Amino acid sequence: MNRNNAPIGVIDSGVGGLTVVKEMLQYLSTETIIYIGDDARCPYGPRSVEEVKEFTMEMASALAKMGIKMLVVACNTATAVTLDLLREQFPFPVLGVIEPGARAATRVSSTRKIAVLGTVGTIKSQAYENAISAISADAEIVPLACPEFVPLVESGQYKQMDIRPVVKRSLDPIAHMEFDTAILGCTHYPLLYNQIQEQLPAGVTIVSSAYETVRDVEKVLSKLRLENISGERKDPIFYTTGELEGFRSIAIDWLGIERPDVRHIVLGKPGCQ
Ligand code: I24
Ligand code: DGL
Repeated sequence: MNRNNAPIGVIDSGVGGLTVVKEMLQYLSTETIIYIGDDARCPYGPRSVEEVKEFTMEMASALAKMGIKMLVVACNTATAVTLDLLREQFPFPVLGVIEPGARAATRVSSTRKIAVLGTVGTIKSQAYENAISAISADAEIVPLACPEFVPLVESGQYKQMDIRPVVKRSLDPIAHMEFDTAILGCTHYPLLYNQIQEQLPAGVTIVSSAYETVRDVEKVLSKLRLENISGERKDPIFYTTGELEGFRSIAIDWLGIERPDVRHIVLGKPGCQ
């Protein structure tokens, strides 16, 4: 098989990476996608670095065996601690969600004071700080872990009830800090975009990584001449380590695909979840 026709692999701790897939389906209309979501072991945010590395490597290895031409790590927590290791281990290009988000933020920020919202794992890793200071040495980062945000989305509460008090409480520690740009450094946070924007000081620009990442995927595909030029795009395949039905209904709702091809995959050692 011609390498250009090979699929692009996308991995995430669960269904959150579908925010990146949605952008990919829209902007990379000739590319085939194979996705793995580790729903059975989601969330990664509160897990140890070792666990996140191990689980992420398992997903990447499974996709490597399926013959992908590129890997997109759609999960911020996995990107934060595993990107370097993945780049060492695999021959194909590996893109994360952190560098694109960091680059976009340094581009739009004029005060060079940038807030980063993420899971406990992402914030602890300081991966955004490292990525931003590599681009702009004098940038100042205002980091904030928002452990309540993923449960707010996954419980569906963000649609049903007024979550403004929770969002306000979460953002309280940085309410009086100075910054002109905020990075939504987690797959789930774009779903809370309006509520987050409402609680941040007026004039703060919000950057979501998903959109920026897909711009990066396009650039790397073209630079490496890896675009699928055959005009033959296959339907995406979604593998989940969790329940098929739950995954399917989120894929239908979020991606607007009528009959998504959702399959089960087993990763890791049996009984170790
Ligand atoms: N959103 C996410 N994860 C969930 C959820 C959600 N449940 C409702 N919504 N659950 O992530 C995680 C647990 N598993 C259980 C088994 O099935 C799969 C999920 C964010 C997804 C972003 C694309 C809310 C919800 C929805 C539909 C679309 C989007 C969304 F129901 F946020
Ligand atoms: N996908 C994760 C991220 O972007 C959020 C969910 C989790 O904690 O696993 O950081």
